[in-house]
Amino acid sequence: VNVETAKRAAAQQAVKEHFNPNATHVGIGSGTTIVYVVEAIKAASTNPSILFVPTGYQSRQVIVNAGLTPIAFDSLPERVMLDVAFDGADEVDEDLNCIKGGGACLFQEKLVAEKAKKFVCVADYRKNQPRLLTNWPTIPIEVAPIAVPTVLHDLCILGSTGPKLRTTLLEKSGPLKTDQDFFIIDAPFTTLLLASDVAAGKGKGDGSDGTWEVNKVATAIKNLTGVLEVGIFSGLNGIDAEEVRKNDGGRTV
Ligand code: DER
Repeated sequence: VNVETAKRAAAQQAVKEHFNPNATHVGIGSGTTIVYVVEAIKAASTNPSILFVPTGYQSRQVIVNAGLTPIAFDSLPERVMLDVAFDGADEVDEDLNCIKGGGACLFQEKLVAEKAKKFVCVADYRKNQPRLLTNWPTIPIEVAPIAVPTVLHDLCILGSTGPKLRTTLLEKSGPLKTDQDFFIIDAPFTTLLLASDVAAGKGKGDGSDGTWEVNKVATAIKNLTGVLEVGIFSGLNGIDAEEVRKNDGGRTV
């Protein structure tokens, strides 16, 4: 199947099932799939007063280019929850955990996702893998520039095999800078276990035997001094994930 066709189909299904035209605040993620989500929202939306919360510069441009109204995350009233947030992912496992950060927007993406009553991840068939780091090889990590050397070292201690500072040789010489003026380190690890794998004895999942469980490695990396955010979004536990999948039918989550 053509990838763009798959992205558009996933986006249209996600909007059909999870976008309510009476919404007041909607989160919009980053990347290329989200462009199809915004197209579908534009086609479904009759309420000009809906405010769309971007997850970075590119996300804001997608909102504005569609003729929709952006509102900065830090302009939201403190108690306002977004009705829904849509975003893409680089990989999604059976428990709906996600690797995010391929587009280097993971920090604001996580801020917006956690501010929403419902987070809808729109991912075509390529992203759908049994475990994280099956197809996408690394965990994206946003790091303060000054802390890069120590975080690279600490990641090796945690068991990462060759973490690297992300550079953009095409657009700019030297390291990529995020919308927060931080750097991105891409850290390879072995395939990440689910909590159910650890319960089934497939590994300790705490790094001591070379295996990591999704949430344990996310916590261990987040605790490294100098790390702003980690590109792992925790999904639901196995039972809930099954429920969501049954209800949703497809892989929009
Ligand atoms: O950076 C991210 O997490 C993005 O959501 C992203 O990587 C998905 O990008 P895509 O829709 O272009 O595959």
